Amino acid sequence: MTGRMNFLPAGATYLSDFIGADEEAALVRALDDGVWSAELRRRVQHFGYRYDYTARTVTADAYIGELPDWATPVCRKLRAEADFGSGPDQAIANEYLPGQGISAHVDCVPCFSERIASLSLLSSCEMIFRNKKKGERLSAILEPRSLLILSGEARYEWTHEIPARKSDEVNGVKQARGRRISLTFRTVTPA
Ligand SMILES: O=C(O)CCC(=O)C(=O)O
Repeated sequence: MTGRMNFLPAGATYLSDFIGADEEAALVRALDDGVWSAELRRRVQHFGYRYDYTARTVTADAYIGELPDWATPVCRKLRAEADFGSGPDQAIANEYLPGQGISAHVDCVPCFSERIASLSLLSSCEMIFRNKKKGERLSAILEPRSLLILSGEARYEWTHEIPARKSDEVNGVKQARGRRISLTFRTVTPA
């Protein structure tokens, strides 16, 4: 954890500097060599299994193939950090330009197993958590090269979102966002 004031729900783990700057640059290069899809307001790439945003599900026939080779070192580190079962076997890259975000959601419960990991690249952003029953609100700044793991309450009882804005307030200081890419890793439990 950094000196910043991060308030996370129980079941969430934040690890700063999970990867180094060279690894970050290599991941960004690999992603930019891939094909970004413009099916949403932000650009995305799916690996392992394609997530269906309309049906909000993943089925066995959405299998694309093994995660790319560039994901292997990160997945090894993820498995050393937490129990991803037989995975991770699914990843989504989200690209957020300043002003873009992701609306409040809980990652599909029957589709994905207990742990969801989100690796932040290039720029910071605020992530907001809302307790589904109590309406409580918490928030954290996700810094480049950090990893957020959601499990337990944080995975199932809280939504998470990234507000669509161009800057965040970090310890009382306005901080402009740059291009951010996140790589979320999951283990699929297809129906
Ligand atoms: O960008 C992030 O860190 C979170 C992405 C996310 O919530 C998702 O892909 O479901």
